[in-house]
Amino acid sequence: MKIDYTIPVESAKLIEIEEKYGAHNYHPLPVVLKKGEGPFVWDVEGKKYFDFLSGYSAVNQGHCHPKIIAALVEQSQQLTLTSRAFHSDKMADYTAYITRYFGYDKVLPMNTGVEAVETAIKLARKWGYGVKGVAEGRAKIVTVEGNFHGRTVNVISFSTDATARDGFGPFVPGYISIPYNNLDALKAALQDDDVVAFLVEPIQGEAGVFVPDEGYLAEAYRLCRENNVLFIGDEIQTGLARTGKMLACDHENVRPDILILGKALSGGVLPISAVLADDDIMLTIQPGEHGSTYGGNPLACAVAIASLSVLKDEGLADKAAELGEYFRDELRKIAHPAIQEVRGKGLLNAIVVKHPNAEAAYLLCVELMKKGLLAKPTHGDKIRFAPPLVISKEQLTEALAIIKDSLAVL
Ligand code: IF1
Repeated sequence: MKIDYTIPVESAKLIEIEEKYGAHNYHPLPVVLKKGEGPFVWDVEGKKYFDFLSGYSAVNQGHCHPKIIAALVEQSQQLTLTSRAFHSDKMADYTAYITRYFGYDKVLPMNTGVEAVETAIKLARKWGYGVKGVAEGRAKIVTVEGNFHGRTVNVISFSTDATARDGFGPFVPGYISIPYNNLDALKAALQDDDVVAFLVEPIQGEAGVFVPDEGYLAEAYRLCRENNVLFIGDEIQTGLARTGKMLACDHENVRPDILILGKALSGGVLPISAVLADDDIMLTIQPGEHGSTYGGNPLACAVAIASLSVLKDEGLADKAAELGEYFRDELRKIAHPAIQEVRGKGLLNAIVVKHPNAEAAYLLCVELMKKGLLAKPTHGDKIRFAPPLVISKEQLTEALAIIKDSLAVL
């Protein structure tokens, strides 16, 4: 199957410019977007698409949500950055709001998701030395195969994905890698007294929306408690209503000792991330030991409050749960031979494509794009379907028809 698509002139011109002057660290679909609203985006030719990637789950509230944009505009005309050398009124509002919202003593505000992951790792190590009593420099953190937690050299040190890792060494020591969704492996790893934390995604997004067995998170948490090890929940992609609960850990009533948030914490408006923990962990970092120029800036505080309030005001977790069930049921009814598996939770779903042509998933995404739906393959044969949570059932039904029609190319 050849890719039967001619890139429109305006898009082709812009892609060529980006190709010339932009780094080649991505290979985007041949579409150039110009506008976004709710579950939709428009390209430079004015063509409308369903956005079924949502900025990798950063746009749960829908593109350019009016309340979030209003908060952005209002604060941007007041005060955008003080640095943490000084207090800001918005920092007081935000830290009180988000800690009550998730039920933790404190929040450490950062910007990108990986910065929050790095922060969580530093907190776990500090806690390991200062509270658990692990010898300085010997702290270990258990991570899982197939993880994705970001792209800094430290974080890819425990990646098991060659594409993310190769050529970027030397790597940082202190990580024990075990299979995901394997409690025996975790139990064995936790016998090492130098282990201070277990870092895990409640559902593995990048690996192709791997949902672990029912009870995995709850038992993993219990094993961590039993061995005086911190459970770090990376909810950057699975959190904030995406999987049908405010946090994916909520499905098993697990309260991470360290909770990591990002992406939809800003509704896709600007990079905002956060680490939440109780005092016995959070206060192991003292003034001057960690920070960042933009972490907790007043603009981010105002946007994050608006983004979090929209999730609750619009009941987006319940919506994601209900529409996710409908979406997976309808996908399974299509029963196309190329759909090997449909999996996910809430509106974080994926199909596994089975086809003799290794390019089949990409070709299907090009066909979807031609028919007005944007999605991207992950790890070759999986296609993630993650629309903004504000999508209506009628719109989802329309999107399902596009998926069904597009499968005809396989
Ligand atoms: C890329 C993946 C998704 C994340 C989790 C931390 C981070 C991410 C669970 C880091 C970021 C993004 C990064 C982006 C593509 C996307 C992605 F494909 F890379 F793996 F969503 F699945 N924890 N995920 O998903 O957050 O520093 O990016 O703000 O790097 O290509 P970040």
